[in-house]
Amino acid sequence: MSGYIWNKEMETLSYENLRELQGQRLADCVRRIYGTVPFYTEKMQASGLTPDDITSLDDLRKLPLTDKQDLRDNYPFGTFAVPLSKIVRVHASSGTTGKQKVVGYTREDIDLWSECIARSLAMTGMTEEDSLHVAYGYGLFTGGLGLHYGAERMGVMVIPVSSGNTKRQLDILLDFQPSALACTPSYALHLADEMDAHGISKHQLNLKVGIFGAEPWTLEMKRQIEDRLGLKAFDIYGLSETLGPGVAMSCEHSDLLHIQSDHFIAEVIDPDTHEVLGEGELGELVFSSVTKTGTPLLRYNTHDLTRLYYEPCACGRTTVRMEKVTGRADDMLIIRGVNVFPSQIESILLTYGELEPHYMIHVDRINNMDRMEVQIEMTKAFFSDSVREIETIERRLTADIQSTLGIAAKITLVEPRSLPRSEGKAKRVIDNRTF
Ligand code: DLL
Repeated sequence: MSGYIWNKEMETLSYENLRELQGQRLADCVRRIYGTVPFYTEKMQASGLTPDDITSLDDLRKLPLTDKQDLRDNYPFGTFAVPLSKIVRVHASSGTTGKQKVVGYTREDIDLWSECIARSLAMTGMTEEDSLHVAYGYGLFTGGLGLHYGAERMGVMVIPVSSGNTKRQLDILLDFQPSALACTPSYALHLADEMDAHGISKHQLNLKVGIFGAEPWTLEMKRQIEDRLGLKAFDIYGLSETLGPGVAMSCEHSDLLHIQSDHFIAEVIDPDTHEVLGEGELGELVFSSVTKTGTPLLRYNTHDLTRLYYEPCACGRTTVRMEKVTGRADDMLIIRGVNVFPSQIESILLTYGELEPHYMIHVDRINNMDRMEVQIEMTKAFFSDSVREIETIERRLTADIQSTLGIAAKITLVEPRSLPRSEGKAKRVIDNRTF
């Protein structure tokens, strides 16, 4: 059934009613946290604030920002706003450095999460007639269990495959004929490669919907996945600290993602000044998860870069929408003073029919000079062509990157299937510089 809305009341609130509800929920949340979570209480006191100062949405920006370091400093359970006896599950997210960020969920939080996922799946047109192959990892990572509970809430038949063992994933896709697949976009491409290698055609599968996220991916990559797996790809966004998957999701009408804004109040701030930016301005995404009871977070800086939009969508939903996240502020590479996001390089690479969407960016500092090398796999067909043609493509790509990004990069075309694959989030950058 296309075009239905899971929670019509909450997903179609008028702008004014949404703001009012957000304001009430924010004030309630501050009252719950103040005096219960020591680090919030201290932060508010340091800013000279008491719960009486926060009565409407306009007061949000008075509150101090929080960051991953706050979770790490209070590792493992110091951010919980309820006694441990009320927590029914924990998840954690490691990141690249430091202690894990641990998040606790009460029974009500698991309920809220399932609701957000059911709303998200409804955006893809899925119903209880569908079946969902979940290839996100099950465990402390939120991908597997998050999707799982929400799909069950909708009545979808869940196939909890988890990540890894690609051959088994293919067998299940063929034998169980699921209509939807959930995994990282890079793993979806890996599955497509393995299908080719095993002579499996997309027409032997029954996939109609792909629920891809947990890492940045470009619209070029989306088109390739849709073409190779024969499905419609949707972008699911979230982070462990605020919930897990299901904070936002793209719908059938556009590539902007609907934020579940009755639960998550979004702001975009200037990365340097922390000033709150207006509609359509690019900056760091900040969330207040005002209805969560286990680990509610106020003004948590995700460092994901995006823009917010407030116009209602053609699908009928009026929730706040965000642009596809193509990078985090801390993913940005500075190469000889030029700011470069891996997604900008990906967008250029994927316009070449001779190349596969598998690449790795290496950055080194040699004699005090930054050097960037981009290794990218050739398609099987192109690989068998002459060395001269390979050199021509390398030269063309070098010139394209130079003219678009303003930096020189060494381009190395490598054999098909020679770069490492990931079963979860892809690793695209190896930065060997020491600062
Ligand atoms: O990746 C939650 C998730 C699981 C989302 C499955 C979607 C699907 P973390 O491991 O805490 O949680 O990582 C969160 O991943 O701050 C973003 O930088 C990135 N991220 C998540 N979804 C997207 C997306 C899960 N759709 C971090 N597009 C976030 C771009 C994403 N980046």
